[in-house]
Amino acid sequence: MLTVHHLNNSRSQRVLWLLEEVDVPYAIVRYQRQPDMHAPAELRAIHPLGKSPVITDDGNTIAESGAIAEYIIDTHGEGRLIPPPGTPERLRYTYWLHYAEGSAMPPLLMKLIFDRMPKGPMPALMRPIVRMIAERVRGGFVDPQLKLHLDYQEAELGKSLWFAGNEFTAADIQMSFPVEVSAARGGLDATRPKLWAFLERIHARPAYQRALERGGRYDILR
Ligand SMILES: N[C@@H](CCC(=O)N[C@@H](CS)C(=O)NCC(=O)O)C(=O)O
Repeated sequence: MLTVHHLNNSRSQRVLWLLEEVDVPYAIVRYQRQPDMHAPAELRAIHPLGKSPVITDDGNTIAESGAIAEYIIDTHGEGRLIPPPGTPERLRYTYWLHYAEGSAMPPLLMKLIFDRMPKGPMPALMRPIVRMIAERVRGGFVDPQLKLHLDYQEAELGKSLWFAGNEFTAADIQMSFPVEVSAARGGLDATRPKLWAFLERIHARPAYQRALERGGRYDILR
């Protein structure tokens, strides 16, 4: 049976959701984030990077959520949640599947790091300097990048109901994580109504809710 190595409060929630959407049975092996938010060392026994998600299926070990989505759709999707080859929607599908981790997540991760940096342990004399550096990076690079990406995503959702077209696809599942992280701590609010409506539509999907029940607490929503 397909096994999801699931870290609480993490990207692996997307994999559970995709599996619920395509109705593939799966087992979950659970890992709890450590106080420093890292995954526990046991996950490195499954994949050397020790990051989640990782799945194992039929003798294969697959990491990286975009690669996992492609594997699940190719192997178990039976043509669902992917536009037909050779269509403009298929090109957009491939684009968003990669954009989510390749372009949308890096500035969100930088924001997390530079928001936390001035609060970390350090000699008192250094704190004002570190705070100044963090503010410079945020103001000069991170915040403008976040705005650029949110404006872009909002405009793209003005062209079609879902990211790849008018049908819901696995690219929307892949995009859910950056959009949810943006809502939690990346400046996304109801002033971007298309992205907000996207969040409301995905949260209402029965498969999304079943995945939440199986995956456990998902604080990123807050
Ligand atoms: N680009 C990778 C990112 C994987 C990743 O960074 N996962 C986080 C969870 S959201 C993780 O495992 N963090 C714990 C750690 O780095 O120890 C993917 O999409 O799978």
